[in-house]
Amino acid sequence: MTTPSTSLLEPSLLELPAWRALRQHAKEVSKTTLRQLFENDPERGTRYNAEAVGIFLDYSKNRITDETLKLLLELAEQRSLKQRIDAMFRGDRINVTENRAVLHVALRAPKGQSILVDGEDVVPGVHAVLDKMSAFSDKVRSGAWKGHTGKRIRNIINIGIGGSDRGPVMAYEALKHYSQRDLTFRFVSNVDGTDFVEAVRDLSADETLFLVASKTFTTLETMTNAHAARAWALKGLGGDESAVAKHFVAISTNAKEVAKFGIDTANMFGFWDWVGGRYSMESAIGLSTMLAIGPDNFRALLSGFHQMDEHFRSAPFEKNLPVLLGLFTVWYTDFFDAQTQAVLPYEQYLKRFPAYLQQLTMESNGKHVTLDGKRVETETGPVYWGEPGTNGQHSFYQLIHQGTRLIPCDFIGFLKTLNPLGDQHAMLMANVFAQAEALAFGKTAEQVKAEGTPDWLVPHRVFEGNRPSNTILAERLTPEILGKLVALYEHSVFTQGVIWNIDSFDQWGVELGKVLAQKIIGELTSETEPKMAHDSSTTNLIRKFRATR
Ligand code: G6Q
Repeated sequence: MTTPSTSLLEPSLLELPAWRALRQHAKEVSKTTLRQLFENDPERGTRYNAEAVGIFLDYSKNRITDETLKLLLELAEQRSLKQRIDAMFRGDRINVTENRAVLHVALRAPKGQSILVDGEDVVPGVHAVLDKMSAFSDKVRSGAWKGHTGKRIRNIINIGIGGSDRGPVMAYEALKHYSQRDLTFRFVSNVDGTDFVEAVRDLSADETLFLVASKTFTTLETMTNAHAARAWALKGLGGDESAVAKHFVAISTNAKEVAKFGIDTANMFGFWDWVGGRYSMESAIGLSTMLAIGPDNFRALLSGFHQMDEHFRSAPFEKNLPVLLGLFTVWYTDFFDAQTQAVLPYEQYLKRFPAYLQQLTMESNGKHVTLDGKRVETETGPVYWGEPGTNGQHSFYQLIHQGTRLIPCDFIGFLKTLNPLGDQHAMLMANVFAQAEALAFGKTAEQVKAEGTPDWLVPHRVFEGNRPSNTILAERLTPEILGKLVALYEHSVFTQGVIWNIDSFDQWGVELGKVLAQKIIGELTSETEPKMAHDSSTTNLIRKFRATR
């Protein structure tokens, strides 16, 4: 592999004029409060909004001023964000350490658009796979696809992990409302046998279809579970090897390994090395999603992604939703010492959205060296976490309101519910607005006293406020809106990565543990006492395990 070109040798972040100015400016902003900022500018709540492609962002409850915005936008300029966005969309190899293009945007490009990788237009190939997925989905959903014994498929189990699992799980839950309810969907990821055993315990093999989703088709967890599934299915189907063809399909870039496993490559749905795992839910990896919601809804999901892509690529930065979100994250991470970012969807169907974002954000921006291999000079990717509202309110919100840490929050809500039930949707949304208000403005000692609270109790009941949040609203959770929301965070992550000058598309950090585990598997299972060269703690733990065998 060639070494990175000199264009990656960005100037020191700390030396950029905008960064220096932001450092000074942050001191000023720290002295003021959201209460004061709102008092000084009665229009703030309507001024600090942006809306695009059906997503409304109220960012007024951030600890920012016009000057902050101006400087953050200058920072984006000085970090050449526009050029970097163009480079991604052009198919440049911006994943430097893996020497790959990063083209999840091509997965949702409409027919007729052209995106070149090494001189070849990849969009027709994307649509060929989509068409193949659609034809297959139609067959399974209609019952035309029969299992080995002639019965139709009722159960679909996706076997995959990481990027080949989290997106499908999240999308299935998010879009359950649109799913075909006479099909059962389950997702197996963990190498813990419990995951597989529980997933199949009440299913019968003759009605079950396995989707083995693995870009490389060599991942330990997935291949182990796929072999367990093969053994389970063959047992249930009388041991006839030819049954595999009717009950297993593969989603992979590795046709050779797929064939080796025994899956007919005619039943393989391909994708490409320019699709990163955590950016792959709308590729063939999304086959379970398409089976659940149908090809038309899946295309609506893709259209949502694409609309946000176009917005990110072309909107001026001051109105650009992903750019704004990304810059706010940099602002709190580097100038306010915020270590985490909460994502709080007030929508039960989005219950796995925070977990999905954890991989997207933390695997992408959990990096400590810059593109040119130097130690970063600032903090990078924060910890993302969250739970759907209102459940979180009755558990961890206490710390967000009255703890000692600053935790920027993204509230996500919908104006209309998919399941109207009395006034429950208004109750839900009242909580979104109330939480953001309480975090920003709090409750002063005077207000607490005025309620007749005894003096000794006052400090406990004071809310300092001044805790920042974004409120993200859309009309209703649809496949299209889900695509927009995911793309919003994808491009926010990219924006952050550009400011930090890190590779948001590699994941070397997951390697070391994998390699060590391979070695330890042998030591745990060997018949004879293995020769070990670990530290004394690891050796002791291995011995403890072996003693029970
Ligand atoms: C994501 C990572 C990682 C990957 C899994 C599964 O960006 O690359 O989470 O998706 O390790 O890999 P396979 O799809 O190759 O099994």
